[in-house]
Amino acid sequence: MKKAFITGITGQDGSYLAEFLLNKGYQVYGLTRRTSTQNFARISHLIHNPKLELISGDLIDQNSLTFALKETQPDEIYNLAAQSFVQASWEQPVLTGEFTALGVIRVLEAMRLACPQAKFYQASSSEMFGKVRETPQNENTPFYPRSPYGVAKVYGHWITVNYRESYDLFAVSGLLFNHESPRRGLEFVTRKIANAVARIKLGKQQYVELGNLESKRDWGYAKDYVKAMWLMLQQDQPEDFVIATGETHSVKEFLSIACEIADLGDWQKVFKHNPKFDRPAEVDVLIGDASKAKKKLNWQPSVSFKELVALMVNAEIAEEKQRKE
Ligand code: NAP
Ligand code: F7E
Repeated sequence: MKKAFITGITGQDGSYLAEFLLNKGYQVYGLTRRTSTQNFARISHLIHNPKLELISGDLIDQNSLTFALKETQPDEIYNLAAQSFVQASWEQPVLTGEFTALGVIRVLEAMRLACPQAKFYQASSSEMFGKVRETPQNENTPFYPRSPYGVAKVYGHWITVNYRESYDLFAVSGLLFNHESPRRGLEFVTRKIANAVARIKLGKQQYVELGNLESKRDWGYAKDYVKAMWLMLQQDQPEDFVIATGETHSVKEFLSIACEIADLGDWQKVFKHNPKFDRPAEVDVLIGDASKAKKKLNWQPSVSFKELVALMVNAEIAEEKQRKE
């Protein structure tokens, strides 16, 4: 039985990855940090599974990471934990650097000492391309991050490459473009729109306040993307991969299709601009070229943009119908 260790198991990707690995028969260990109220909402359906064990630790605490890896001796390590919200990275830039950048080297150091034979996955991001140097972006496109988050991810990416080259570790970096789902945090634009549109439809809210509607993203479905993480660790050679749909759509398009799906009519009737959600430096347009992943991993996305918007809006309508105000 293979053993996997996931940091960030309580997050969107961590919860889907845990499900995916448990279905494959893995023993899964998940790192969770201590909070005064439990935040296991995304994994509540998994916590009684005998093949899942939660281990207490924090990316900021080296000993907790080394101890967790010494105890569990995993075959695969997925480093998904991070301060992952770009906007918050301007409000908490130092914390973002601690978690999202230095957190990576702490996990790598723990692995080097406790289980150097394991395979390591680093959750890199299309935000590293930022003010893009070429279109579409592939594994060789130079980085130009535009936020403290993007800069921290560039560190995480290069330290992963460096540990692979310095210590001959099986360490890879997945350069994943935006991926969404009903489990996305409410602060991210897709879930924020899907939730607001559902609430407007049910008469609980009148409009949605957003920032820049013109920015464009390559949006895929999170469940497809966690499979790509696993595939990267099943290869014989450690290599980095871009994971993306190859399509780009604006925030405005997302909003307009969401309104269409919920039968709200013209999106302009429910939209208000709030400069609070504009960013000090924006990433205008991202579009990924995942042809290497298609060729070597036999990976491709299974959910189209329109299907993604529909599945998110419909999930929010169902959820909001249940929720008591
Ligand atoms: P998410 O929902 O925000 O989850 C982040 C996870 O990290 C949570 O489980 C969180 O735990 C944990 N965490 C944060 N700080 C920690 C710390 N100091 N110690 C231990 N755990 C900590 O993020 P996601 O969307 O699943 O993304 C997963 C990873 O992929 C992240 O590294 C993100 O930056 C990266 N990424 C995401 C996307 C995307 O579109 N989703 C694209 C590219 C890369 P709590 O529950 O306790 O807060
Ligand atoms: O913003 C614009 C905003 O916060 C998308 C993270 O998972 O993907 C994610 O980062 C766009 C931006 O995601 C609002 O300005 C407009 O242009 O949903 P987001 P993100 O910044 O692309 C990457 C790949 C990651 O790695 C990150 O971890 O939408 N936008 N109005 C807004 N965004 C938000 N959040 N809220 C608004 O009201």
